[in-house]
Amino acid sequence: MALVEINFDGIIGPSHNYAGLSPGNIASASNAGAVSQPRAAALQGIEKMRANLRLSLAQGFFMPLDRPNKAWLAGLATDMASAEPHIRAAAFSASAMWAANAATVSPAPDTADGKCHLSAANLLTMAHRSHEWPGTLAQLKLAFADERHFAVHGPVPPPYGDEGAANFMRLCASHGEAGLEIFVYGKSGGPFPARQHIESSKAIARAHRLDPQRTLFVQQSEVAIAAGAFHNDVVAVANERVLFTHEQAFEEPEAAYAAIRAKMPEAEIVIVPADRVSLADAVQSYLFNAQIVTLPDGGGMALILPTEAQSNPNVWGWLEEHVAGNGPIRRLVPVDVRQSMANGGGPACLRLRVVADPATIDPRFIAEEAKLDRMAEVIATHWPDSIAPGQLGDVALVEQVQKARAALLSACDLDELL
Ligand code: SUG
Repeated sequence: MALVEINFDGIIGPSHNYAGLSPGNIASASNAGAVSQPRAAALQGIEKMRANLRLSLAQGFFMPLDRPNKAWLAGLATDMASAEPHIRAAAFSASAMWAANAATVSPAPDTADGKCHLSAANLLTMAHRSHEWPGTLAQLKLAFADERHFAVHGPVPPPYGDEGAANFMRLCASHGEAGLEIFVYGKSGGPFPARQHIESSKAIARAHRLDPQRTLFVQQSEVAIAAGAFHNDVVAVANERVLFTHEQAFEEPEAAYAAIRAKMPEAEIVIVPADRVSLADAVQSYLFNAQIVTLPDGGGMALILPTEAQSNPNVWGWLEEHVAGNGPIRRLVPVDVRQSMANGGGPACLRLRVVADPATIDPRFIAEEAKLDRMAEVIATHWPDSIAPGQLGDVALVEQVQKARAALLSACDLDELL
């Protein structure tokens, strides 16, 4: 079968909560202390996958990680009962749901050995995310175990931060053809951290055996990070030959566009001007944190975007004009992922794109309606209805969270991830 793009969504874990753990992520900071709804959150995620299946898109998923992470706590010589609140919250976070940060993926047509390479991200800038990678790597090794087609790498070593596909874009004529891989790194974010280090990006490009002629390193703009674009995918996203970007996404935008056009003359760069959609609007609405997808059967491109984008008149007005004006995005598909959005995770954060032949992937990670039904049933039965910040040390809650994950693993025949 031909190579296709498969979106792997992170299932929203039963410990989903609002602990305000991500400085520079405005939604996370402003919802710190709010009561979360893990069950509703995870069901929103399932519905998003269903909507993708209905668009005839290939869909996969990753399981939630084991939380609280007792091994991580033990490494810090503590446990849930005695840890300080910020350490307890970091151990309990369901942040692995944002699968765009799981890994960087270079599809087979881009690499020297003709394999699809995946590198687990170290996520070391944020404590609660820094301990995701062992669980993520275990899952990647299982899902992409076929070494004839995949090469799965461990994370880049410290001190170089890597946030995975959230700071990576790929332009190509079509998914199955060789593409231009664009790594977007940060240097400074004003008051906020720049999470992606150029040395990580370069190390991944080497590990993935990319052709330097089809690889670019572009700097994220400081003002965008300072405005709350903690990842590049909050202000830019690419699909096939289209780059959809905010005017202020890159530190030197004209040089970035010129470098892209030099390597790929057919690239179409759609720039949203700041006088129509400010950085503040982009960050509030997550306009660019959309899944930009190619619809099968010549349907053109669609943007699967958060309902927050529809509620923002500047954003929606620009989008409607774009569609009416025959721009490359032909269809707008709002999805409700409000529970994830309240922690700064939009539709694009929740998924990792992998271009591959689905038949080469462990089928247990591939979604279809009946399996999603089963998953929804487990979630409805076992996921906590709500979590208040003061509850994180609650022994009964910890037990419920672990039991809930075990039930989902079992329903998906993935008990070996326990
Ligand atoms: O890393 N939020 C995540 C959101 C990640 C979004 N991903 C992409 N843009 N691809 C983060 O900041 C919030 C956790 C908390 O506050 O409890 C959090 O980790």
